[in-house]
Amino acid sequence: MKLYIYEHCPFCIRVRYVAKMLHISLQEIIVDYHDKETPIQLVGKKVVPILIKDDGTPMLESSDIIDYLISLKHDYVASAPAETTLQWQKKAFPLLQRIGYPRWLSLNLAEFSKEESHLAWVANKQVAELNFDHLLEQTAEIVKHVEALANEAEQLLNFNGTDTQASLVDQAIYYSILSGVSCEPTINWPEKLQHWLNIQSENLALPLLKLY
Ligand SMILES: N[C@@H](CCC(=O)N[C@@H](CS)C(=O)NCC(=O)O)C(=O)O
Repeated sequence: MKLYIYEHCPFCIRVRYVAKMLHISLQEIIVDYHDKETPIQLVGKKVVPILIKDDGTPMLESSDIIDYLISLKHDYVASAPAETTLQWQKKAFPLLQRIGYPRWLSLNLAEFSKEESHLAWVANKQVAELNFDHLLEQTAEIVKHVEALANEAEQLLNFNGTDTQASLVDQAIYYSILSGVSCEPTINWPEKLQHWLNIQSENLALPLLKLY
């Protein structure tokens, strides 16, 4: 199966997390950020992740793709994310944007390897309330909120030693968002959470979006 992705995309990271945890090998295709044609030809709009199943049919929506991958390995229906995880995610998305939007361009991600991709990113993401220079100036304030969120994630991941008791679907959500904020080096991470992120990144060969 093929998975069309951007490396920075949290919805793609959560699908990749689940596939790797289930040992399902996917051919990952990184779409140039400015390339509208490839996704439009596949599904009629510019969006990733897109899974192309073995029968050639495309599938959209990270949560549907994750349910599908789980159904390939297990004969139970995947559990929905916990309500606490969804509430955490709702608070986390604005912070992910504020940290990630002005920084991901500097990470040498494959979707941004061309000049046109940079321009398309800025044109698409830099709006008045998300001005990249202003966001960078507000780093200390944003980092405080991210640290509070990281502490909450550590509680919600419910570690027993170094292992989390959270479901696979919940883990994927936490990993995908925390990976995206890892690009800011001044964040103080709670110890167990940081250990888990580093171990998962290494074991799954799913690098955190780090600058450093
Ligand atoms: N609900 C979709 C959301 C997917 C989504 O928003 N993908 C973003 C990347 S993170 C995208 O393709 N945006 C188009 C763009 O940035 O041009 C899912 O869960 O898969």
